[in-house]
Amino acid sequence: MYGGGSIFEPVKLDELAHEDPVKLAEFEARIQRGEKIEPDDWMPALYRKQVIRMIEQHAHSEIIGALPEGTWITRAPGFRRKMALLAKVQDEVGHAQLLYSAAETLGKTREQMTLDLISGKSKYSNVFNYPTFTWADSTVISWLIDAGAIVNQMANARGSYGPYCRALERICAEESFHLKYGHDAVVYLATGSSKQRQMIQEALNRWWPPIMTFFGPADKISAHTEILMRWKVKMATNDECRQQFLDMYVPKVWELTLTLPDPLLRKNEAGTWEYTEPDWEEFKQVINGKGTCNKERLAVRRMAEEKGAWVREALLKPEATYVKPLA
Ligand code: FAQ
Repeated sequence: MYGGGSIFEPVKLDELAHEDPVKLAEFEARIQRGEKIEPDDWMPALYRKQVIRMIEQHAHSEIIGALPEGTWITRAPGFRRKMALLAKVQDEVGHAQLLYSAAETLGKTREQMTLDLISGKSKYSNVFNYPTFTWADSTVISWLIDAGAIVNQMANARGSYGPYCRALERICAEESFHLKYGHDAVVYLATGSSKQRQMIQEALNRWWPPIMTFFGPADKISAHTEILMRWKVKMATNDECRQQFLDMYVPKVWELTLTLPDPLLRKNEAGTWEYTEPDWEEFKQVINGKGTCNKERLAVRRMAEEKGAWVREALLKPEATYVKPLA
């Protein structure tokens, strides 16, 4: 409940009543024992639906997430930064490939996932609907969004669905290089000229509110956390991930004598971070298509899909495009 009303539709558990109770109990016992669930294993339809939803959104986030940073490849300051950013962006697209494959193991096709993305039906991470005005914005993504992604994904990697966990192991290893690259690029600006410090401070001010919502809505209003925790798909709640991120990264930002635009941000005596509650109504608008860049992001993805159609066709039906060599 939020502001007197629920803003996220809670998951309906009634459909579990249609499952075979013996199979359901055995499935849940396996999860409690810490076993991995594999694609051919019996699973309740709701588990399948939830895991597809989560992996698919994650895959879309990686591929759309390549766009705000990708736009800075041509304008990166210097050859070394350009090479590193190029490699990072390629990695993010590679993560999407791994994740789409993991989601496909549960029966939803890659084509359908792409259609659902470009039609606006599926979600992707809210943060990628914000613009990268300066080079400093792209460095904040590389450092702090990757940092947040690692916190969340290291937890998910210990979860119950085998193919997702295995994909995450590799993704997290690559993300940790991104994090180092991002930290290096931020430190460079933060310890540079006054103009560079101003750039990085302004970028942090812009990105802090979206970063705070990156981990999902507060637990008390989250729709899926309860069932995903019960089935060990998520191994930490949204608030737990947010707290862990604050604990690890706020001190690092402050070490650079940079500030964060939240007057309430502080760690209390109990060791819990206090902060201004994000505007979850605004967050909901952004993830449902009304952010600054939603239209632009989906338009790029749609264009790529349309322009690549002939390549996919050629790969699937090589005989249709095969030109016989001259005798
Ligand atoms: N953005 O009930 P909950 C990356 C939606 S990867 C957009 O709490 P849940 C790499 C949620 O889907 C970033 N939508 O949901 C990179 C649901 O809507 P629905 C992505 C969000 O699933 C770095 C509704 O709100 N990571 O960044 C968000 O229990 C740099 C209610 O929410 C993953 O996807 C959000 N932030 O928890 C790339 C990790 N949060 O479906 C390039 C896997 C919530 O009912 C550059 N996912 N929603 O219509 C997860 O761990 C979870 O799905 C959460 C959300 C934690 C994201």
